[in-house]
Amino acid sequence: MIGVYDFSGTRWKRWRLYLLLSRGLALFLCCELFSYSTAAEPLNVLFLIADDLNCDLGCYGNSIVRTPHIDALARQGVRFDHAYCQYPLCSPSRTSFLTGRRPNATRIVTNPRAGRFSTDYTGTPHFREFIPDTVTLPQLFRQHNYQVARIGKLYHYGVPGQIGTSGLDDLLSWDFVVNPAGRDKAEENQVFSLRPGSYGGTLSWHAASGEGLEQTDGLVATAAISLLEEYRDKPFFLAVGFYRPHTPYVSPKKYFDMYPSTSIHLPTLSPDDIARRPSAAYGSAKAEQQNMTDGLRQQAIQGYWASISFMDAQVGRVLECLDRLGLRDRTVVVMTSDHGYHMYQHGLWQKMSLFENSARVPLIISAPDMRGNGRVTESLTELVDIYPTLADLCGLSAPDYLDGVSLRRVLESTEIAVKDAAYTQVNRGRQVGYSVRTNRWRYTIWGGDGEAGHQLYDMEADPQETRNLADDPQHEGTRSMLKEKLKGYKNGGGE
Ligand SMILES: [Ca+2]
Repeated sequence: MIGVYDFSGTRWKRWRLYLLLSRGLALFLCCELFSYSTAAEPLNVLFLIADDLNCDLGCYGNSIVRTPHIDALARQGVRFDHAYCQYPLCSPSRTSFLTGRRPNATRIVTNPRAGRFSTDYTGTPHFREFIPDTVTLPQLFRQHNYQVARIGKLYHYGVPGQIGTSGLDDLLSWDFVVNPAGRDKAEENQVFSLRPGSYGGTLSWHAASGEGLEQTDGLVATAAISLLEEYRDKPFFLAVGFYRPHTPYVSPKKYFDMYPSTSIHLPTLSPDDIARRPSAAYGSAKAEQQNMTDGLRQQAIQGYWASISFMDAQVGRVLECLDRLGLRDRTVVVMTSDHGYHMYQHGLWQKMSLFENSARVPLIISAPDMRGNGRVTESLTELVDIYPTLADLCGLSAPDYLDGVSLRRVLESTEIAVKDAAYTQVNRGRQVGYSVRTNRWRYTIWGGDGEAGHQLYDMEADPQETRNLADDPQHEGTRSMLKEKLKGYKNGGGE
């Protein structure tokens, strides 16, 4: 009687307690199992990088260049509006962000090796000569049992000369590599160049016959699709390095047709640009690019933009595959470039300057469940931040010597700033320049202490960098403050 009907009795209380505990235990086990299953399913990484891509993209406000697939990625992730490379050249920049160290730490501050002491066929110094035990970003993922593969250009490659080879690779970084070579490589002799016979070092272009799938970047995307299908059930870090829009600007003719050259407006030059003062700031200019006709300038821009739209189409193929395989919800997607690029801004072409066009890069990070997804952040960001960010998002313990910071907080809340300055440096023989970008200012010094000139621009009032305020007494306080920052950076600080 007592056991069945006495609901207020001790036995019922025991049963109720038992039931509550059972339900609690079941709930606890469910939660534990759920969190266990989440923890047991690591996030994948799809790392997409274009070569020599500036911010001439629809999602960065360019109303002419058509990049629907990168724009769609920007809507799904966080677009970083103030992201900067540490060095505006392939090998120093790529070495920097793949090792997570600044150029003065990697000691890779040039593409070609100075002098005749080349120990490899590329003639290019390798970071393992200076920091042999460093753990690179992809290597860290290898150490945590990810499947880690590279397709195309991640570390330095001479383009187009070394397309089809591994370039200056790092063997410890990858489990598997693919080095495609497409029709653009086979038909190099059809490329128009300002310096006949030279394709990668100057302005050159070609509206190709045939389809995008035949081009090297088409093959890059095809290989990426194949590996995504192969790796779909295992944690992977897939690095996909596109070769365009690096010169030669080769893409199928239909992409050239998107941008009739005669309708392209050329940038206007400031009095300083025309006088080229200070001269060190314009030291990246190449002789054959000095006396181009406006028609040739327009054709160069047409070829560059065509290459961007072509590359964007290949990015779209890879992302479509990611969605088709149902991998988007457990994959962090990064899209970026190794440095910016001039398209006649300041009268300059290509890279190796410290103006905004050369230092600034596109950066989009789309990580599952981040509250900032779909937003834009003004937070200053450097490419060295990618390494600690990906390690953080994937729960891997990163080396403690990295020079960047995790951007997780920005991905969660795009209003947050994780640093107050971004640094870019360049060496051009005896010309050494350091530049610092804050939210409002860009300050650059040439020579050890500015003896080869300095530049100060108010990036809010003058985003095109037309008025150099470095010698304006009104801005002496700002200049001194920024100069101190650069001193700290050169001495090994910089955060
Ligand atoms: Ca590059």
